[in-house]
Amino acid sequence: MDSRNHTSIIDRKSNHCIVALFLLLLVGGLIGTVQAAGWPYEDETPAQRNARMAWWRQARFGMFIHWGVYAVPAGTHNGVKINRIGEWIMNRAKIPVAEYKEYGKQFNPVKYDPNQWVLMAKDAGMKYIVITTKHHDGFALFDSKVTDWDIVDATPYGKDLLKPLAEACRKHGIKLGFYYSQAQDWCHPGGAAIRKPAREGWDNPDADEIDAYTAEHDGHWDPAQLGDMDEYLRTIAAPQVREILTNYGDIAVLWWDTPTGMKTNKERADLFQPLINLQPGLITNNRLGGGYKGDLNTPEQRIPATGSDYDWETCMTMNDTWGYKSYDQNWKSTETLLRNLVDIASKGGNYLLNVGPTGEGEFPQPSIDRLKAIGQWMKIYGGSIYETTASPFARLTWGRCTKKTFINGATLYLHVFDWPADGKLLVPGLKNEVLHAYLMANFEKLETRSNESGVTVQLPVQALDPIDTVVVLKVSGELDIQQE
Ligand code: FHN
Repeated sequence: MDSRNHTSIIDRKSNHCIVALFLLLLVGGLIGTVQAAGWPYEDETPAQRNARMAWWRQARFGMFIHWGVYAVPAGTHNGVKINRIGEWIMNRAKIPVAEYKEYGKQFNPVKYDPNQWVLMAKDAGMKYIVITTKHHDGFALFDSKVTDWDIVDATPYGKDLLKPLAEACRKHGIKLGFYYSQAQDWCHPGGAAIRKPAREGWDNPDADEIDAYTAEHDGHWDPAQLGDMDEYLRTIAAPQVREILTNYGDIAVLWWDTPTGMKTNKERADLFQPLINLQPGLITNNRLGGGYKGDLNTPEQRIPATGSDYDWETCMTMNDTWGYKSYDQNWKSTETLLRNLVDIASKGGNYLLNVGPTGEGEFPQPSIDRLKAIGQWMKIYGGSIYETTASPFARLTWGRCTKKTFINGATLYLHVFDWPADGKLLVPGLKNEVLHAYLMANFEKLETRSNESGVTVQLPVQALDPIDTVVVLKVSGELDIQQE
């Protein structure tokens, strides 16, 4: 073969190689782009996922904070008590945008003390805080560069509320999460609005007219709200999410809410997915939309009947509202709140318990009282909540169980809600050998007896804590329980 031919074959071959390489890069680039737009953790291995979720699973208990301009009207607009949850007052009372923004001029939380807030959460035994950086009224608690409807530009207070909270969380070892209403926004044109009747529980004279308008305009009640949702997502929501994930140090959780208009719209949800990469290890919930499942399910105001094999977190109010409402006094008792926490832990979930601070920046006193009481219990019994996993029993008539398992055995925490009158606590179907049994609060040793029904623990006459006294059972070997 002559050398010129040989060279041209080599040239052709290398040309082919260059073209192939180019195509490979192009396709790779395209795939890369597609992947970048999806959920960043889609291809995570189970071990990687376990490592990322570890702190959250161990924590079990967090504080939700709903705070914004709605704390100023606190449930009453123009002298009328507006029904339902306080942070929805703008939608429920159909307050026009300009009129609602007037409340911003009265939002001056001079009593805000983020150190105190974080310490109240910490003393209650909570390990993380999730705060509403922007709720459905579109008001940002932070200094946003893409809008004037924020704490710095629209209120007399004029200072970023998240910065000092982030510092306090860092200082006191509490993880910080951000709630962000990505789709609903009632003040920025193009934001979505869930349609609600204009007259429900109060006498709105313009109800019929407003209802007709909201029916025609996707739930909006003011022409100032109308606009292009895609543009809103591109120019307000996504840039704001970038801001909150960039300007406040380590953020542990991003809590999406109400994917109105994007529940099944992947393209809209994909605007936000790449932003998750701004915070390595970030945990997100299942409320973004676009069909994405996120890291956790979020049952709201309810505790599921059983656990689940996917991470979950019950969020719940202490009274009936998330955002502050001056006259909502329907407070759950400490007993209910504590037993909820135990019930949830016994099903392998987390409890995100809400506080709605006032417009001045204080926690309502009944919330403070309950947090304190929960904290007193947690100081003694916290070990039966943190780092535990779900109960191995299908049902316990007297209370709940949480557990920790080890290579050679397990620790069962028996949460006794109903103290047996005869002092005999039956742990049904438990076949393992009991190594130790004692009261968690004072280490008092307890006698146990095993028979075909299970293990019976002999308790003292009186419960140590009427809400929940915890008995610790250390057993050997792999758990062996004969279910009823
Ligand atoms: O509409 C909101 C509501 O105001 C509150 O923020 C709760 C908390 O989970 N989420 C929405 C309703 O699901």
